[in-house]
Amino acid sequence: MGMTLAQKIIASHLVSGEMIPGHEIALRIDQTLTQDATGTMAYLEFETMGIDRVRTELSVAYIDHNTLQCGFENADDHRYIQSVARKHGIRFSRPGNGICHQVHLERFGVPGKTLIGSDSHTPTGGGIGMLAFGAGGMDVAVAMGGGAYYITMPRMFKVNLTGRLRPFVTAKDVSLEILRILSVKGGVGAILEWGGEGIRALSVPERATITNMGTELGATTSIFPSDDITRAFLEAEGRGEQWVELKSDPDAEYDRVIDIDLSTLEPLIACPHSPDNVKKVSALKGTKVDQVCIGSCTNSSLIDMLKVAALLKGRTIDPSVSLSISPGSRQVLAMLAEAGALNDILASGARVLECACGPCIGMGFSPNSAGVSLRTFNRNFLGRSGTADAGVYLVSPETAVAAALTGTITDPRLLGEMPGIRMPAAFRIDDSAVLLPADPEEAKGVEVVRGPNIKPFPDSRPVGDEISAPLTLKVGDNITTDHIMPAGAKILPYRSNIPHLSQFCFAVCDETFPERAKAAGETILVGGSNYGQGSSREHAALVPLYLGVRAVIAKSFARIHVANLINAGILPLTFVHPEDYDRLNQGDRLSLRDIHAGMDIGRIALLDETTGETFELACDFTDRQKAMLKAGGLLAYTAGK
Ligand code: MIC
Ligand code: SF4
Repeated sequence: MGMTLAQKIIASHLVSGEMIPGHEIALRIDQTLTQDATGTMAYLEFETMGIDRVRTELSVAYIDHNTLQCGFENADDHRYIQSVARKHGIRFSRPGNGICHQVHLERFGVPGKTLIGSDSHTPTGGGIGMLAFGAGGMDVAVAMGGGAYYITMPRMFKVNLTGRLRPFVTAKDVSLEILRILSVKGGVGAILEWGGEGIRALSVPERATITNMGTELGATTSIFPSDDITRAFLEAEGRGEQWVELKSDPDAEYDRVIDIDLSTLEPLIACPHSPDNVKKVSALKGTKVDQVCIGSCTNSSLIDMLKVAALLKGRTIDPSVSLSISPGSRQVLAMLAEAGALNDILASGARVLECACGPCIGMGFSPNSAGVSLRTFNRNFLGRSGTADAGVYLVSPETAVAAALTGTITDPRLLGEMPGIRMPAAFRIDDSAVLLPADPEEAKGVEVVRGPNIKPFPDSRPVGDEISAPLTLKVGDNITTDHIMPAGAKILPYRSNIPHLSQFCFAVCDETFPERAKAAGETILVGGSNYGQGSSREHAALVPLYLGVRAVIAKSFARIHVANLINAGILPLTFVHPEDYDRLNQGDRLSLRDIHAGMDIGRIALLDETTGETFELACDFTDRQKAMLKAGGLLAYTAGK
C-alpha cells in the first residue's frame, strides 16, 4: 500500500514508535520557532537543560506578539530572548519584522522538513509542504536540545478540491467551509492533506491560509503537496534550490475523504464566538459593523494586502467604521510601499499598524462596547479581542473591505470587478532584521540579560498515589486556552511571571476562581469535550499548576493542551461514561485513589466524597507520560534522567 504525503515525512523522521494511528511516535525535528509570548518561558526551560547550542538545523526566535511595550516588561523579555538566541545558536527576528508564521513561510520554510513552534498556528508551514506542529514551550525546548517530539500517530484525512474559486471567494472561505463541515473538534487526532486539481490555482500564501486555520479544527496539522507552485514561490523568495517535489502515492489510503467543489463556494463568515459558527455572508447582509481588522497570520500575505489595496483604491471607508491593516511582514509592507499600494490603503482612511499580531491577540485595537468587529483572523473566542461584550466575526480580506466601505456586512461580490492580482516573480529580499547568532567561540562570552519580570517556575509536584481535593471549577464544552489563561494587552506582558498571571486564570468564566483555588490548596477541575482547544500556551497548564490544580477531568481534550498538562505534571483524565459529567457538582470533594496502579490499567476510580457516588475515569498514558507525571512534569523528568 502506498503512503500519504504526511506518512512519508513521518517515516523519514521517525525516531521511535509504530506508525499506527493512536500509538505514540517520536519525530526528529529539523526546525523550531518561538514567538515572544511563549518564547520567554521556552528559553528559560531550554536554559535549565544546560545545552550550549541548539541541535536543530534551524531555530528562529520571533518577536511579534508583545510589541506594545506599555512598560518595561516586554522590552526586558525581548532583550532576554535576543541575548539567549545569540548565545545558543538561534536566529532572532526583531520586533517589527513580522508575524512568525508569515516570515517563516517567506524566509525559512522548506518542503519535507519537520517544524515545531511554540504557537498553535505553526501548521501554516504546511502550505509550503512542511510537516509543522504547534507545541508547548517545553516540547520546543526539548527539540532545540536535539530531543524528539512525541505525538500520537494521527489518522489521515484527505480534502479533495475540485473546480475553481469564483471571483471574491477565497482561501479563507475554504477554511471556513471545512470548519462548517468538521467543526472545531472534527480534526482532532487527524492530519489533513489537501489535494485534487483544485489546488493548482492556489498559491503558497493561499495554501498557508488554509493550513493555518486547520488549527481551528483541532487537527494535528495540515499539509499541501510540494509542486511547481511551491517551486515558483521558493524561487520568488530566492530559495529555489530548497525545493523538492513531494506528493502522496496514488494508492495511499485515507481514513476519510472530504470533497469540496470550489466553484460552488460563496463568501462565508464565522459568527461569534466560535470559528465553526459559519454562515453565508449574504445571510447577514446589512448588519451594522463598527470595526474591521485586516491582518494576522491567516491573511496578511502580499497577495492579500495587494487585493485589499486594489479594492480600497479611490474609495473612502464608511465614517462609522474603524479599519486597521497589519501587514504580515516587513517584506509585505516594503513591497506594498514600492507598488504604491500603501498609499491607496492610507488614502482610504485605514489605520496602518505594525507588522505584528496586534488586534488578533487583543494587543490594542479592542472594539467599542458591544461593538461588531469583522476580522480576517482565525479565532473569535469570547473576550479575546479585549472587549468582553464585542461580537467578533471572521471573514476574508475581500469581505472585510466590503464592510469597511459600506459600514455593514456586505457580500463582497457587490464591489464590482475583482482586480487581477498575481504573485510577483520575485519578492523583495532583505533579511537584515533577522540577527544571526554568535559563533560558538564568541557565544561563550555572551551574557544573557534577565529583567525583573522573570519569576521562577511554579514548583513541580509529582503525581502521588492519591489526590483528594475539591472540585473548584466545573466548565462546559469547547473551553479554550483563552478562557483558561486569557491574553490581551493587560495580561500578555506577564508571560514570564506566573504568580501575576494567576490572578486572571479563568477570569472569563469565573473571576473568583484564583482566590478559591488558592484557598483550597489543591484543586480538581472538570470540563466538557474538547477542553483546552485553541492556543499552544503552556501557561494554561503552568498557571493552574501554580494555583494547585492536580487533575483535570474532561469528556475529551485538545491535543496540545493535554500534552502541556502532562508536561506540567497535571493529571488529565476522561470520563468513561460522558454522562457522568452531569453528576459532578462544583464544590464537591473528590478523591482519586490507587492512581499509579490505575495508570497502568488505564482506569482510575473517582469517589465523590460529598455525594458518595463513584465513577470510572480513563487514561491512556504511555510509559514516558507515566514517568513524567510521577516525576512532576517534563522538566523534572528530564532532570531526573
Ligand atoms: C494565539 O493565537 O492564541 C496565540 C497567542 O498566538 C497563541 C500563543 C500564545 O498564547 O502565546 C497560540 O496560538 O498558540
Ligand atoms: Fe499572532 Fe493571531 Fe496568529 Fe496567534 S493567531 S500567531 S496571535 S496573528
